[in-house]
Amino acid sequence: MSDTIRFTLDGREVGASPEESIWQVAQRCGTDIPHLCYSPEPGYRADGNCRACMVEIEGERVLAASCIRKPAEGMVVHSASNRAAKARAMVMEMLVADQPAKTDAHDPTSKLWAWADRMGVSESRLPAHSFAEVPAPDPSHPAMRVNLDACIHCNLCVRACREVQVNDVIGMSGRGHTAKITFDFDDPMGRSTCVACGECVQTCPTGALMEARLLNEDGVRVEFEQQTIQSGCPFCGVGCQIDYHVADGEILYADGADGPANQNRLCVKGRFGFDYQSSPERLTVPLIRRDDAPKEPHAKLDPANPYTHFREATWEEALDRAAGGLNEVLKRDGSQALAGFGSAKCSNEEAYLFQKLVRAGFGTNNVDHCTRLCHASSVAALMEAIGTGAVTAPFNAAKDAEVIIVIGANPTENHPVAATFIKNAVKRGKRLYVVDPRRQMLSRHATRHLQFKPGSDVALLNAMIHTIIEEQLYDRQYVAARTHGFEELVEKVRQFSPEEMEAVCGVPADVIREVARDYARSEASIIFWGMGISQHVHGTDNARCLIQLALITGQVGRPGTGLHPLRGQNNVQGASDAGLIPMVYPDYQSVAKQEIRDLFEDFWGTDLDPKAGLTVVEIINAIHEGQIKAMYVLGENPAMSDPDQHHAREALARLDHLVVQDIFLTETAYYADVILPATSYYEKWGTFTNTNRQVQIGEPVVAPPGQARPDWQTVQEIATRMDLDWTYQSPAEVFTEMAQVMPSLKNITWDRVVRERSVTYPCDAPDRPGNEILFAESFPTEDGRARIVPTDLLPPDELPDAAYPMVLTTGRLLEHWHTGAMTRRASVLEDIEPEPTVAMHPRQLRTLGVEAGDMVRVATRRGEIALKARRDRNVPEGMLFIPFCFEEAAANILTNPQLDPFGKIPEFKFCAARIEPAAQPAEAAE
Ligand SMILES: Nc1nc2c(c(=O)[nH]1)N[C@H]1C(S)=C(S)[C@@H](COP(=O)(O)OP(=O)(O)OC[C@H]3O[C@@H](n4cnc5c(=O)[nH]c(N)nc54)[C@H](O)[C@@H]3O)O[C@H]1N2
Ligand SMILES: Nc1nc2c(c(=O)[nH]1)N[C@H]1C(S)=C(S)[C@@H](COP(=O)(O)OP(=O)(O)OC[C@H]3O[C@@H](n4cnc5c(=O)[nH]c(N)nc54)[C@H](O)[C@@H]3O)O[C@H]1N2
Ligand SMILES: [Mo]
Repeated sequence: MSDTIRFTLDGREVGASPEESIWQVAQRCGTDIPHLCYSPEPGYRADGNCRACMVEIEGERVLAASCIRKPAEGMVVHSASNRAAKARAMVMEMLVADQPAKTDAHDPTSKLWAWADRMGVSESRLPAHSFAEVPAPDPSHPAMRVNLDACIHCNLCVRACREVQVNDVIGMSGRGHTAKITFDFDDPMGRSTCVACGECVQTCPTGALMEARLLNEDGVRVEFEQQTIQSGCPFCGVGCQIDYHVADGEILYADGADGPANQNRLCVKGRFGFDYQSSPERLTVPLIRRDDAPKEPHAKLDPANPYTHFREATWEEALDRAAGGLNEVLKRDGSQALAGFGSAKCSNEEAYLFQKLVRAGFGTNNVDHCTRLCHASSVAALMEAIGTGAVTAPFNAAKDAEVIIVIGANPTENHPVAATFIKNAVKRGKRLYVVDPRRQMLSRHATRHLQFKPGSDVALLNAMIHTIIEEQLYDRQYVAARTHGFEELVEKVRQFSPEEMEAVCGVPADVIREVARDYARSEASIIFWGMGISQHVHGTDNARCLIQLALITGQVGRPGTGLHPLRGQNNVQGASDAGLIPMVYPDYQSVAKQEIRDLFEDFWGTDLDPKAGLTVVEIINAIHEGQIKAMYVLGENPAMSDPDQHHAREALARLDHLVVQDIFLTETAYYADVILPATSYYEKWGTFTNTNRQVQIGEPVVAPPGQARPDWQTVQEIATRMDLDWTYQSPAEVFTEMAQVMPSLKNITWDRVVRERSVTYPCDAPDRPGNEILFAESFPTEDGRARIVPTDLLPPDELPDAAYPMVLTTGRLLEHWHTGAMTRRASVLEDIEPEPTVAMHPRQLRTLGVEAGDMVRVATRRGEIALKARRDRNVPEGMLFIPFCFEEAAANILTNPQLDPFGKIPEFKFCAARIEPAAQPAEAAE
């Protein structure tokens, strides 16, 4: 039996599914019905308010809005009857009457004008409404203009803001002729709580809400694209797909495309952050350090003027010098004196070539990248437990969950588009628990926010596990069939009763029990986690606890369940898979295992180092110890992103030879001997793997500046100068080679990724979509079972004391990316968050005797910075939060480089600090 509804549309019998509207069926059958208040994009509810899509239904007295009306069996619909067409033309004429004339339209290409043109309604015979008052233009936002004289009250922007992105900023106030769109309490947009996702701009059918940079001073659109190219977003691991609109070789604006991860949605960075690409500070020529410019550990260069310390060189000379220096150290001090940092900002192909260069050319496994500072501990715990480090389910699985836990992650700022799907799920009645010492935007949507003591995750999570075991809420069958080590866990967590852990973590025992019960009992529970879990000296233990929660309750392997460490960089999953890790070759195959090494020695035609290499922080330490003498740094900025910055920069300055390949003169490049200018994401082909295991294509949208070259080409140039006979002609060729040694890429080819734009791994056949939800039957471990490793309570490495009484935690801001290299050169982003601040609770400000905006000094055992105080109720008393993107007050001067013993990740999320007022007065920062 089928539940297809049969009806007649314009004389043709057609079928509809029960969810489809008449408009959708018509569209599917190739009939365009005008529409304004309706958006066919995913996530939009039909509202049927504008009447532009009316159709005639036989036997009905009034016309029906086709966007909202469902067909019924036997219905006879005329989409283009005289009556319908006339009524629609009248609607259009009335709307046009109230618009600015087409000649001064804010956007003459808007959906409204496009339909008006198609319907032959270019001007109106009707008088304009006498509005009580046409709202004045609102130019308060750096990225978007509000021109409500063009607003038709279709409320698409309200749905965009409240139902799709769930930011709840835009509303409709007043009635009838006084009705208007408002931001918060009728605030100017730029002073409202708007997070500038731009969803409203993307959906507005009239140009009432638009990208500011397309308009002239009179609010009239003057910039039009010549071309639209689909590619990806270069920022976070969500992996949004984007339509870039380009004119005269420049990106004009960006719209969300319908990628599997983002479904047309974007955040402020993807939509408005692209103009770092055209920054005048882009590196455009190769540079060689001047002989009269010694390396000073605490140098400050002007990235706009490299010529104080560098001179321009030809590519030939620069490449010879870059490779020459590496060869010299190799010959003099041997392979172990060399190291490389690869990049999670570069493509899979570039990551693969880089690790191959270090392994086959340098002869060492000293190759690592920012994953070490990121999810290394999560990956260590996942590998140990379930034999793989990637997510078990995509973040979009939140929609199928009943209970969602977000712990140590702040997705509305750091994975904003993923956060929209979590918020959508909550709107549909799912329960959300946010577990974080700081409150955050998601807390408002949460069933509960567990605001516990930083660094006490193991106490809290073991108490949850204790509850689940004590109250027999675990899944006996699952535990018996799918895991090892449960008995040891039972033993271990005996000492972790919620009643005892309450004092340690600060969460009342009954709340711990309630959350544990809900997680265990729900039909489907999913866990998302981030840096609040991983960036601790006991980060691996934290992740182990989360994995155990899922394993003992069987909350993995089914729709709506799973373990999802939210991966950070746009290609950190891919760069890790491709082997930018010192202990493993591509696909996490151990360098220490003879049979695997044999395979790679054969495949690459060279001997390989049998010893695991050093990790990021270990490499910095090894420079101090005089072991490592030369480095190649590709697309990373350790002078800003490594902990204990003075120590890291002193190391970089000590190197005999440093090659930096980047798109900007970064703080790391200050210490370079040779700087090689790279193309940015927007200028090259490559594949990138997002947090959902989706391998996606990046396609060039503009030309590179000056002599900048794609990274893969430059890596190859270095390789050939180190006696490797590489002759790759394209990223496609590199991908093909990678796929031969990476089982994860089975059934995925370059052509397929280009054609389909996104392919999830693992994938069972070349013509079948990949598997989103993994491990329904078994885990990729030796015997297919997961391993439970119980954990102990360990304190953070550096606890507050009398001299340093505060807890300092560091992290991110929505608008900025890590070390600021890209986003501080993106005009809109820099405009919104222009200066460093330290966030603290209002009572903390009072205790200190300072106001928001006053300068303060924050010191730890490693250094001191001065920056403005910021009032933030989300930060608990006793804690300070500093983002690490501002070089002028670099958070990493303060952070503790102590490492987690398994993941080798530093404790970015916890150290002891002191704060005091600084002398200088300053204006307010709120
Ligand atoms: N805008 C923006 N987005 C980004 C990035 C960026 O730089 N800017 N970077 C990307 C990258 S690489 C990454 S890895 C991700 C990171 O994304 P997230 O993991 O969300 O990163 P953070 O903001 O560093 O930290 C997350 C949370 O950990 C909490 N936390 C601190 N201490 C503890 C603790 O002891 N326990 C628990 N449970 N929580 C704690 C903090 O309060 C914070 O809310 O973001 C990615 N997205
Ligand atoms: N205090 C503190 N420190 C932290 C963290 C924290 O939470 N607190 N988080 C840590 C984490 S999770 C991470 S992932 C790291 C990130 O640390 P990094 O990876 O060092 O930070 P990014 O700023 O992302 O550096 C990327 C670099 O790549 C360059 N780039 C961009 N695109 C391209 C390209 O196409 N080609 C080339 N060649 N270069 C390109 C950029 O200009 C930039 O210099 O920071 C870590 N450090
Ligand atoms: Mo990260």
